[in-house]
Amino acid sequence: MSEILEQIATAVIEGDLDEIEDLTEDALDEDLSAQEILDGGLMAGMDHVGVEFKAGNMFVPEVLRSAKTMQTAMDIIKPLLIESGSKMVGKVLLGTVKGDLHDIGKNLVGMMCEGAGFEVNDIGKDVDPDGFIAAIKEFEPDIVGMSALLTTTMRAMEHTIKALEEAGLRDQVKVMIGGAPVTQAFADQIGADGYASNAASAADLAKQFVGTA
Ligand code: B1M
Repeated sequence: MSEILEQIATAVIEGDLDEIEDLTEDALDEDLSAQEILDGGLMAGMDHVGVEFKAGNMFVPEVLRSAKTMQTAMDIIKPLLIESGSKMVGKVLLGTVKGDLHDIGKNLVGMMCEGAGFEVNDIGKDVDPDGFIAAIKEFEPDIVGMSALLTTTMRAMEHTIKALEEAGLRDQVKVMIGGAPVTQAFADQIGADGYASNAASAADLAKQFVGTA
């Protein structure tokens, strides 16, 4: 890994909000692509945070600071990720399901979908089924993407799909789900149209849904 990417990963791990902007700009000046910064620096750092958090070596305030540091860099590279995409190919509605406050992965999916040429409406985190329904009626997306990071909130995806059926909206949209505990088997079980394990595959799947892949 290049030195600057290592420094970016370290800044994310240490929650170094003072340095992250300069480091991201430096990496771009060194001609690293936004994707390289994302994969080799930001994601690498956040993976490490996850391991340390699980091991009890990092605590919630530190993890939040790391998340904010990652988000700060993402704000800089987002236009570049989007720029590398093509023209608008469809609409994606995106939210983290009820009870779940994790939104970094969902934000990445949104960025990748924008990069792939989709108009994205991100309705945030802790979104209940009614929230999805209201947004579908207003935004009229081709695809509804749901994210969950907790085993306890995965079920909310199933409840949301049921609510879409009851509201008569299920046939109008493709439902795509993802998040660390989510699997293809779970997607099949709850009647989602597709599952993606990461943000790049989510954008690919979205393209398949609208027939542009
Ligand atoms: Co939380 N947390 N957290 N947390 N947190 C996890 C998820 C956990 C695995 C940590 C651990 O124990 N090792 C664990 C879940 C255990 C489980 O259920 N199996 C956990 C826990 C337990 C909790 C709390 C309960 C802790 C507590 O309070 N005791 C609590 C729950 C709060 C709630 O949601 N109600 C909690 C809180 C938090 C913070 C608020 C502190 C913070 C979130 C900040 C934020 O998101 N704004 C946080 C964080 C940061 C994490 C870890 C460390 C990192 C998550 C992350 O952002 N990863 C996480 C450990 C880990 O995952 N390594 C952990 C980076 C992100 C890019 O990856 O979100 O997986 P990810 O997204 C990926 C793919 O999953 C996929 O694409 C992305 C990559 O390209 N993807 C999709 C995601 N959504 C998709 C949707 C798609 C397709 C693909 O289609 C629509």
